[in-house]
Amino acid sequence: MTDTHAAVERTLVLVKPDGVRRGLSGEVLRRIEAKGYALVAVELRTADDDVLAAHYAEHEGKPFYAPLVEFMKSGPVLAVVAEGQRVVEGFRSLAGTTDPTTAAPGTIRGDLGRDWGLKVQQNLVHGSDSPESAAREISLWFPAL
Ligand code: IDP
Ligand code: MG
Repeated sequence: MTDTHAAVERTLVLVKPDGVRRGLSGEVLRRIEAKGYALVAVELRTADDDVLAAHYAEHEGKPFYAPLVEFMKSGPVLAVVAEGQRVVEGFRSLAGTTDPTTAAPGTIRGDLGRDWGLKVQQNLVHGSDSPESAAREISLWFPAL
């Protein structure tokens, strides 16, 4: 018989500086836990250039890259590792699409975010986009895990 149980996986979530500033860290954690995922690590910290350059390497050279890095350094971020079956795609679904103005209602970005007319989409959260990205990002933010 084929084993249809998906393996437990981990993802990296960041509550971005806009989310921390607006007091939405608890709301994001609440939604992760309410969905049934486990929290493995939660840490408030201020990101530096090295971690952000590695984290956003895929976006280097894009027009929003420099403002994105500045925004991500504008205040503390809440770095989170969450765990569960299919948590990578599950959290992306909870987060909603990149542009918060049109992200679906019911999602973190759709319910809580909007366009503020700035150079960078201030869209409250980051979530790893694949298990490979998750492994890379978790080792970057939480080398001890
Ligand atoms: P994602 O966070 O939904 O995976 P990515 O395309 O990986 O979106 O972009 C990383 C981050 O860069 C976004 O979350 C957003 O903050 C910012 N960003 C992406 N595309 C744009 C854009 O076209 N203009 C401004 N900011 C952007
Ligand atoms: Mg992305």
